[in-house]
Amino acid sequence: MFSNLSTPTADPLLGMMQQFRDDPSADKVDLGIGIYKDGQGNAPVLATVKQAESFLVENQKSKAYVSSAGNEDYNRLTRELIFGANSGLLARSQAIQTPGGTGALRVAGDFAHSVKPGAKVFLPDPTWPNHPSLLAAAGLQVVRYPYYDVASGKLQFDRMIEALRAAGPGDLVLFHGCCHNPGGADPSLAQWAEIAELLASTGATPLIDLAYLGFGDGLAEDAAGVRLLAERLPEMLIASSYSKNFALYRERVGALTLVAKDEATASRAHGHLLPVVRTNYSMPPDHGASVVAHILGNAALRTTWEGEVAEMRGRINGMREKLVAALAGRTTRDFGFLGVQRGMFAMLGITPADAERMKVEHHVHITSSGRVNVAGLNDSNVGHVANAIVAVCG
Ligand code: PLP
Ligand code: TYF
Repeated sequence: MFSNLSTPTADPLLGMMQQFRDDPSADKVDLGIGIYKDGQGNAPVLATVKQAESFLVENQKSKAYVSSAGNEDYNRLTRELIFGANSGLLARSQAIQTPGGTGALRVAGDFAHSVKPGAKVFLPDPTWPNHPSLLAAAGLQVVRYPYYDVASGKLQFDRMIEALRAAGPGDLVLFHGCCHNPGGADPSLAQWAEIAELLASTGATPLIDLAYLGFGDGLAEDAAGVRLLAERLPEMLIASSYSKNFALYRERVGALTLVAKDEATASRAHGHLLPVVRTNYSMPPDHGASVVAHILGNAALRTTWEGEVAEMRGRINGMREKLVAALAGRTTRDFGFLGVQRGMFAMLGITPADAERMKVEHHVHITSSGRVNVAGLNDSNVGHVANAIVAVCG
């Protein structure tokens, strides 16, 4: 079975972590994989997470199985976080806990395939590199739609709307709910309204990837587009990840939320997600979700966590401004767009060869697509990174 296998291709993003470790330079800067770093370049456990973990160690009574849907408090708190605690959407939505945002995306894909075998999933171009492979692995037919023009730093909104007319009932259209990875550009509320109108007319189901809630303009602000779609459409799916905004990456904490036209339909659809889970990983891991549920369900801890997210967001947006200032007037391209974009990522619009030069000549590690993780910048390295960009981009 094994001897004739070809050499496997590694995940290029995860492979970058090793390349960075292997770079002996004292000036090296890691702007590769999407992990939030603080001003000292560390990715620490949040203080609220530490407190919740201590609480669980002291108070958790059992490790017995829960269910394929996972922690019910967590599922309710997830819906409340997305839609707002008093939202009418809570009645016609259901959520299940999943192993990370990736697990949520895969369950969504498997579910869509079970309802309509070979259904299409429309993915933005560019998008997170795992989207095409993981949704194709679920049996869906992957179609790309124009989303962001790397060269101009602008959304291709009209071309996107045109392309999405081809998505019909049973098909999924994936959007990044906020803080688009890798483009950093999101639709305005007026554009979300146009998207809602289009989807209402075609009958396609939006699948929202919500991996950076709170990293753009605020927790509620970043959910505004998702809320608008949910208000105006009969159906949607939302794949949440708490990897970034709770810094729980390796604990695998996510959720898949569905919105249906009414409560009874939501409940029935929820029932059809459970066999998808049962025939795959049976049940989600408990620890990270219990941590999140404890924090979101405790008023004091929740307020502290909101402050932790605000600090991460403020640092990212502050570094965007510092990078723009450090580049101003030094390059032929105007990088001012980096300051108005949101989230951890930005595309420099450089060739893979120039991305390689950034790494080899300047020890600034970015992806070959020219994506930088803005959260890897800090006061000590932003000048060096700006110099590298000037040297390579001219
Ligand atoms: N979706 C996007 C856009 C991401 O950037 C990530 C990053 O990891 C994920 C989903 C997956 O998150 P998780 O680590 O929770 O599976
Ligand atoms: O885009 C990123 O860098 C993050 C982290 O297989 C990530 O989303 C990258 C690759 C991967 C899992 C997470």
